[in-house]
Amino acid sequence: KVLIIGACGQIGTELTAALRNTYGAENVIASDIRQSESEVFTQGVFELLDARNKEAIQACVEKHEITDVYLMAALLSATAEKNPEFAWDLNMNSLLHVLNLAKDKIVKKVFWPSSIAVFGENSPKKNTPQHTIMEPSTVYGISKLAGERWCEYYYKNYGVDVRSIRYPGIISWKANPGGGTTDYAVEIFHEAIKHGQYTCFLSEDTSLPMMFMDDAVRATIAIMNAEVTDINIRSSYNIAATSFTPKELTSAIQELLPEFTIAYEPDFRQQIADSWPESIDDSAATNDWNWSSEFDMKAIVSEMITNLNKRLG
Ligand code: VAH
Repeated sequence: KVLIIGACGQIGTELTAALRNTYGAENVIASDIRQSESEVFTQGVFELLDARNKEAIQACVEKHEITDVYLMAALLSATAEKNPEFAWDLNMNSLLHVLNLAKDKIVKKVFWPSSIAVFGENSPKKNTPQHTIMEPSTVYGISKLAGERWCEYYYKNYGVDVRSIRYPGIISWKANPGGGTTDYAVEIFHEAIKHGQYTCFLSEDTSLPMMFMDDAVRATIAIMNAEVTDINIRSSYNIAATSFTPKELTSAIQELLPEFTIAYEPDFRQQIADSWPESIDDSAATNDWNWSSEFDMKAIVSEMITNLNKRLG
């Protein structure tokens, strides 16, 4: 049985729905610090759970006979800069609690999300390699890099079967993101449909790696279903789909919403974005477990506008 910790987040919400479709609602337990109003959680089991509380996690695992844990709880880049100590505590200690449960054979398999935030100013910007210089300058990136090191350590020293993916910016419409630097690429669609105008907190030429949620969820399930012998990287795999700037995204939106206009007012998140790669080399994931993305920027724009138009009426 599967436990998702941080199930009400942007990725957790859709991961919960996808895993329940795959394994049956009764086999997928959703948990978070508070329950969101998403209809995903109206059926199936939901448990209030603080990811920083090891005893509570263990009790939940034993109560529901959990074998696989997806640990999705974290503070993202922008929020973490405002709450460094809490971000470190939540992002790091939640991982160590779950890794120790796996080390003690209480849990069989672990998924843990890393991020392109593990790269820094002096990492290669274009086609950032799987193995390269990594000097993250954000609390979030530091916690994700440290987490990757712990994942590899627990695999090598205790045989823990933990698998990880470095997510790019994730774009989705079913659940709102919380506190990310890439979230301009979600907000822009809501504002375009509701107000026809958006003031972007990044500059127009800021190119960032991005991915549609369907691709991210498919990659997550794929790596967890891969044969142990296919997983050659136990820190975290680069994955990629597309890269674009706010300017390029705006042009694509204007093809469907010609009246849409954008203004640029970069804020503190510009420095975070400037420290991240422009594009990612994900050949290791392709070679090891046949990863390939399906949504390019045009497809993302079409999905977002079609679905948000329906949702926002
Ligand atoms: C953030 N969406 O912006 C997250 C992600 C690579 C970006 O880590 O913080």
